[in-house]
Parts: sequence; C-alpha cells; structure tokens
Amino acid sequence: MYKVLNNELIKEYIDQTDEIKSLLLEPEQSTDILDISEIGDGNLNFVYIVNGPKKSVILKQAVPYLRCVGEEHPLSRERMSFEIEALKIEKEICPKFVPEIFYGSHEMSVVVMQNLNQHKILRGEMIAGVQFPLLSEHMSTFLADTLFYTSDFYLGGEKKKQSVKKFINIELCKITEDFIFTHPYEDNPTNEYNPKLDISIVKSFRQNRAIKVAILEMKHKFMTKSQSLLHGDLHSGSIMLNQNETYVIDPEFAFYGPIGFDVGIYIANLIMSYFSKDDKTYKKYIVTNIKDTWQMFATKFKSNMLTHEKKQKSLQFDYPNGMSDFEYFVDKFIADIFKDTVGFASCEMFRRTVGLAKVADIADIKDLEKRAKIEKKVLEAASELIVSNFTSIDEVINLIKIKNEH
Ligand code: SR1
Ligand code: MG
Repeated sequence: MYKVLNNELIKEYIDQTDEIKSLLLEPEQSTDILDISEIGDGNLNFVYIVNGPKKSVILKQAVPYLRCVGEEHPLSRERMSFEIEALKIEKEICPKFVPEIFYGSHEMSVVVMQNLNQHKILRGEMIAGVQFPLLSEHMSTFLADTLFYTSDFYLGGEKKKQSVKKFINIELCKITEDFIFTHPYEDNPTNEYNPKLDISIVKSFRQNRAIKVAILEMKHKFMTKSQSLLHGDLHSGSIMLNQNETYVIDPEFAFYGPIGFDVGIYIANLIMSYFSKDDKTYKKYIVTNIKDTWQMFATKFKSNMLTHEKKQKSLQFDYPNGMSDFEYFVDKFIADIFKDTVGFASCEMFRRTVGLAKVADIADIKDLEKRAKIEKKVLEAASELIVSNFTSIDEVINLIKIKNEH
C-alpha cells in the first residue's frame, strides 16, 4: 500500500523489498546501516541518495501533490508511472544517455536508479561557468534518436498509436498547458515577478494581438500535435553530466507531442543562461552550443529518416527521383520542427521570467536591478522570436546578440 516515505520509512520499505535490499546489502546485513539523505530540490518529487555497502542508488518518490506549491495543489502519483515507462523506452533508444533503472514500483510511485555521483546538474554547472565540449553532440543525438524512434516514421501507425495510448499524461500536460501557455500571459495569482522588473513590458506582451495569437497557436500545437514521445521537461535541470558523459533524467512529463517542444525548451534554457552571463567567453560557448545543438539535431534527425527509408524501400518512393522527393519532404518537415522550436522556446522564456517556476541562472541573481535588466532582455527576445518567421538558427542567434547589446 502507498505511503509517503522519509529516511526512516525508506529503511522499512527496503527491508520489505528484496529487489532493492539485495542491491544494497549482503544477505546478513540490516537496513539500519544504510545511509540516507534527501537531496531533491525539484518542483515535484522527493529524491533520496541511499548508500549501502554494496551500492549507492537514487530513490525517487512521487507524492500526491505538487512539491513546489504544497499539499494544497494535489497531483496524482501516476506521474511516476509515466517516468518509469519513459525511462525504459529512452534507455532502449539511447542507452548512453539514460541512467540505469534498478527497480520501479507503480504502487509506491518509486523508482530506484543509478546514482550519478560522478555527474552534476547542467544548470548548476552553467551557472558556475563550466564548459562541456561534448554537450551538443550528446544532446543532439538524444533528441534526434528519441524523437525519431518513437515517431510514426519509425514505429508505423499502429505501434505508434499504442504508444500514444500509454502516454496520455493528462495531469502533467495540464501543468504545462497552465504554467507555460496560459498563466504567464494573464494576471494570474500564481505568477511571480522580480519587484524591480518594469511591469509595463509584461503588460505590453499581454495585450499584443500578434503575440497572444502566436502563444495560443503554440498551446494548440502542444495539445494536438502528437508527433513523438517527448521528454516533456527538457530544461538544464533535467540533465546530469561530466566532461565525458551526459545523462537525461526526470521524464515524468513524457507524452506524445510536437518534436519542437523538447528542442525548444532545451534551447530556451541555453538562451536564458546566455543572457544571465557577464563572461564573454562563456557567452560565446553558449552561442556555439545553441547553433551546434540545432544543426546537429537537424542533421541526425534527417539521417535517421533517410537511412530508415532506404532500408524500408517503400513502394511510395520507388521511382527514379523517389529518394530525392522523400528528402525534399524531410527538409520541409525539419523546417516545420524549426518553426515550432522557436515558438516553444519563446513560451519557455516568457514563463521562466514571469511565471511560477523560474530558472536559477537568473532568479538567483541577488542584485534585483541587474536581474531585471536581464529579464527585460529575455522578455524582449521572446516577444520578437514568437512572432518572427525565422528559418535559420543564425537569425535566432543574431537576435539574442542584438538584445544582449541593449
Ligand atoms: C508549477 S510549474 C512546475 C514546473 O516544474 C517542472 O520542472 C516543469 O517545468 C513544470 O512546469
Ligand atoms: Mg523535473
């Protein structure tokens, strides 16, 4: 039966769960010797490190409410089941980039997984100014592979629809619909503002027809465009890494949605980090990452599509110019992903500035005037990006560079 765990109850739980107990302890050893500490600072769940003589693992539990708001915001524990199922699929597709899962319990909303104690959270590392030369290579592969191998192109209509059915993640999609696509653009009590932020900027995007229409279009795409199994919350707090390895964690928001959502959320977090920085060298490094991530993603996604089509040899393209016509389709499809990427990145930039959940890169800046200047740049860039008709990543980079100068 489900109960909310704490350090003491985890010992009891492990004592009753042979699969976890045998991972951590020799048969004669007692759970009393386990060393347990809560390390979660996320918005939703509780995360513990459990150190045993045989192994150290992460035990994560979903509680029946939204952690960052409290028990007054109930949220079903079902999200852990989505996380476990998504981790399994992502692990199969990208074994190098997904932690090992040792045990999962839908009943207890618990997952026990590899302790990435040689790795750190990307957001913290970016705040500290650490560079990772393999980051774009790894993230572009994770994106291109998870988003291709869960799509209709690879799975075919029947298998894909079975998968869509498994990932009807109503509650967490509702969080995104509310907190990314609705509340930030209205005078909603959940929004939080830096007191030094010039509120006229906020008012102006909230009453701008072109922006409001564009936001609504992105929200509608999020709700209806079931292209691939998304991670669903791919910000820099969902990535753990070191100089050699990159792991993507926390896919509890997984559902079938628009490919550009994952790519856009990730790129938006790079952009916000860019605006938060004073160091020119680090800014340059981030710009390179933004460009490389998009370009490598597009190249790898295209290659996945073409390789698969060549293997399939479908009758549909079995004529002299068939492959080149298919390639034309792929290029058009990727151009559409790019448009969505820019749109979703803008929404993430708005919501992380005026909505409830912020990014530490900017929100932790103590000097509120300095923070407000950065937030203004983020909001201005988002306001222009969302209505732009940009077709290349260079245009995006050019815009953020211009906003940075102001
Ligand atoms: C209340 S909004 C909480 C946010 O935290 C998660 O990481 C998601 O980004 C979600 O929107
Ligand atoms: Mg998370």
